[in-house]
Amino acid sequence: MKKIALITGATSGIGRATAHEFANHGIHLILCGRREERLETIKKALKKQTEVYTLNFDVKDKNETFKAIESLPDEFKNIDILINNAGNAHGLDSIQSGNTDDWDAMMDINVKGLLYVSKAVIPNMTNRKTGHIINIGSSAGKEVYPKGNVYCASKHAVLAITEGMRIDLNEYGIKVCAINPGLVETEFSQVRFKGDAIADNVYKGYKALQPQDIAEIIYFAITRPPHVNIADLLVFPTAQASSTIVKKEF
Ligand code: NDP
Ligand code: 8X3
Repeated sequence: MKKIALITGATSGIGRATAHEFANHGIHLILCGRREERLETIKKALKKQTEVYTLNFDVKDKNETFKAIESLPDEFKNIDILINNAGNAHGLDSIQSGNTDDWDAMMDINVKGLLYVSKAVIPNMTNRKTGHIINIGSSAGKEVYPKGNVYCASKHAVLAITEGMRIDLNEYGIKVCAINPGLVETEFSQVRFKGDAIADNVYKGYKALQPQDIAEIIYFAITRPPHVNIADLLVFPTAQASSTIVKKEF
């Protein structure tokens, strides 16, 4: 029987690369995101390789999230692998000048959205006493950097929730893992800087991680033998030593 994976944030960056990686290995896919057109394009490309179902919802919206996951057809209901990836930074501002809408977005999507999706998926895993949850944290969940305040808080929360899940789901044999990347070249900075040209500089002057690098690590994590759980993994581009130390060549 082929495994079934639900990936949030599958329309872009790390989530989309993970969808392609999983499809290459025949894993059946439930792809989630708000941009329906992109979901359809990705489905069209991947359905030559595997079974694909799409769910179009905003993880911020609790009811929408539960309704979407409840609506899955029987053949997609037994989710084996949950990739909690949807998320973004919104703004890069000092605490005294931060925008409260940005704060709401980061806490509502990165933290509460991850909780809603997990709450909708976990009962089926506990019933079947099997499952693998991978939460995409960040190096920003390991250390706070200037002006990162609320984004870093949201990713520290992801790590705390990951630990809590691992403890509470231990008796069900469910694996829980956090994968924490440093700088990955995706649409992340376009979103953070709201389309400002400053976003173009974030990945210049060094080789940033690519979404495919993280997708391969996720695939590695889900293919360990049953007795092995990669609990927490931090990955930087070679040029990066910490959130603020990046060796750039100009
Ligand atoms: P992208 O901006 O490329 O992708 C973000 C994904 O999240 C999109 O598919 C987007 O889909 C989805 N998403 C955002 N908001 C919502 C929402 N409200 N409801 C549903 N889906 C949503 O960024 P990345 O691929 O880089 O980011 C993926 C994860 O990796 C995030 O959690 C991010 O914090 C984390 N990360 C990123 C790093 C980086 O440097 N890029 C480093 C460390 C961690 P749509 O807009 O269609 O809804
Ligand atoms: C994304 C990496 O350094 O921009 O989580 O916070 S960083």
